[in-house]
Amino acid sequence: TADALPSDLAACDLEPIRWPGAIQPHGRMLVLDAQTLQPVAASAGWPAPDHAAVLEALDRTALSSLPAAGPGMSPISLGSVQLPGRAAQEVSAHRTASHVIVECEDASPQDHGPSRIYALARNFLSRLNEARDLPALCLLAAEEMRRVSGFGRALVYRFDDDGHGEVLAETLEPDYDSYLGHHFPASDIPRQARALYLLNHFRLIPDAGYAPVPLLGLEGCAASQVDLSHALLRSVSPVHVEYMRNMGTLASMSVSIVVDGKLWGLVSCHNHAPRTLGPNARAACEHLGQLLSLQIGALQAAEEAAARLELRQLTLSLVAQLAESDGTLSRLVQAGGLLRLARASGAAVVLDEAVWTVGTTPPPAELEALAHWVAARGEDIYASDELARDFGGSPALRENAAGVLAVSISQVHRHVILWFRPEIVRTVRWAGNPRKAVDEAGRIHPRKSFDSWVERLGGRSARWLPSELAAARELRDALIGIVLRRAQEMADAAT
Ligand code: BLA
Repeated sequence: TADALPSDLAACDLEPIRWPGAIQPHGRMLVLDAQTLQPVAASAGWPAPDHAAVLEALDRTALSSLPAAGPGMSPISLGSVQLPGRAAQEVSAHRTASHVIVECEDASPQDHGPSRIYALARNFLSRLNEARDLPALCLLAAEEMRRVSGFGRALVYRFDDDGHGEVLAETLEPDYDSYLGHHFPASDIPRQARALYLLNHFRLIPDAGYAPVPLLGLEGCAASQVDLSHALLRSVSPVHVEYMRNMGTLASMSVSIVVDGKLWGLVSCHNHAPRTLGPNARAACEHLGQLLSLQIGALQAAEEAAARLELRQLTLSLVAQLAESDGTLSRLVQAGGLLRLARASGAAVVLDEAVWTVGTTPPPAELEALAHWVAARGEDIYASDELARDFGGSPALRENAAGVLAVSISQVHRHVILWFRPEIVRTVRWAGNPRKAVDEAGRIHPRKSFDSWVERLGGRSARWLPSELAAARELRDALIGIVLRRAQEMADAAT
């Protein structure tokens, strides 16, 4: 085996997980034509008389009036149906563009009654207010999710902008390994899986040792054309079930956390032994995920608003200080708060060939080259948290300025304000070596080890936040006002 190349990992992105043409064996599926409601495909091993019996027991109007499946929508429960010689079947159904998909499962003794579910939800809601910050909120959600699901481990996993993940909170039974604080590479949950999880917020794999049951097309319908994106029983990626077995977890459940229309993270639950969940417990887990998503959204909005308010006050104070002086931009480096505005370690004001600095900055020659380069880009605001990659420059530049935020005041003159941030060397604890193994045939396999593997990442500064970019823009607008007024005053004085 060798280390995987990016092209191998790209192959992970290509597996068509929404059209597997197969289901997991803990239920049965009947696919109907969306218009005629006639069967067009069914899971193997399910005799035709059963199809007819299920259809007969279901309300045709309910079937034909199912809403189209959309983001965050789960199949609708149609109650239970008794089939001759079989356990009672819990039936759910949903509508796709071409099909109505009917799914049946044996009624589960592990399901909670609705009253128990309400009690759990009430408990969660009343404790939500106690959770003041993100870690506390995530821990509370993990605890509740483990309580409702009965799984051995529950963790809250957050994606970063590149799709890599970090475990923010975790609760586990004694014989489970801890992943708290561990990072997982984006390829563990590849791009198309993340896209699907934004659409469908819930999945359950009761037994990773399962053999998929093929979906068989009945009349000119190819099973691989049936979109199972929203199906409860969808057979999952074989690479992923191998990963689960390597991880020592035979059952898994995950619930999407969606904030502002983006996949923020997952609550992921594991069990060493196979484990399933009935429809009530599943619905409760979905609701917990929705409550958590809303609460994270509220928390983030509040933090963002507080940060913006503080930055606005700093901007106003800077502008006031400047307006009280002679109004030349170079005075900015003497004003209190210039570094604080951008949480920077250094800043520079470049006015054509002249440079003024405060704090730690690159040497003057490099500063000028950088200002020139920024001005030539013709953008009002420019930000980079990896200047070595985006601009280049010498080691001295990189040392003092791993990241830069730049504001161009004038397109005509080279008038630029620059803020610098130092390198932060992050030590990332990956769960296992994130570089995947490739076998002789060039196929990629999920890694077998989940022991910590520590990597140092350098060359980057802290990210520039949207609130900081907004403050820079506001400062720019105010400064342009001052500069123009000053030019006008000088013109007036000359006449
Ligand atoms: C899916 N990978 C997943 C899922 C999780 C993870 C949670 C969602 C399905 C589920 O709920 O079980 C990964 N599970 C994790 C991680 C943690 C965890 C990181 O608990 C952290 C504690 N996986 C690989 C490689 C490939 C890959 C190399 O390691 C690609 C070749 C693929 N993972 C992969 C695919 C899916 C997946 C394709 C989608 C499965 C599906 O829904 O069909």
